[in-house]
Amino acid sequence: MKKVCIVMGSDSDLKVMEGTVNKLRDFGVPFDVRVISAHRTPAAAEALAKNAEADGYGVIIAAAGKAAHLGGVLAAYTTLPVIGVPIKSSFMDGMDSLLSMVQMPSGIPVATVAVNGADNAAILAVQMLALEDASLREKLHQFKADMQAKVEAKDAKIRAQFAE
Ligand code: RP5
Repeated sequence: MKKVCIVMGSDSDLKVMEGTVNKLRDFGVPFDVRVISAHRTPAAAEALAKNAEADGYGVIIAAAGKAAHLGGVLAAYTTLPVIGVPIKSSFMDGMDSLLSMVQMPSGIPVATVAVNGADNAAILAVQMLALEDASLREKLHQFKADMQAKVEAKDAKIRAQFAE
């Protein structure tokens, strides 16, 4: 199975990105975690993206805050899909990170999830890898069925609570 590369602009992003790590573990998807900054270590960002396919990655997840250019820079150097996680910064509730990541020019997409959307980044990555992996597709079906059962249980509980 191809791996997921989780790249964070700083180790201060890890608290949020533990959500991605945990979700990928749930699905049994192999991954590596790196701290590479578009601004502080740009050469490393270029090298990672250029070598990502040869290194066995199928998708890159880029998490960054503030002027969050990491996803865009990585996407510039690879044809692998790049998923962006805008990290909630101390300013503007993460709107700065979101817009820096999502407003890519035509030709270089970054599939940006919600601010701090670490879980969804993992699920989206699993969905991409599942295109070529039947066992992952089965896990995704089960994941949705479990989610549905949980919501149905909540619905039954709340209906009983307000039944007159
Ligand atoms: C971004 O700047 C990082 O992704 C992080 O979200 C933010 C702050 O980084 P630190 O100053 O905590 O290293 O590049």
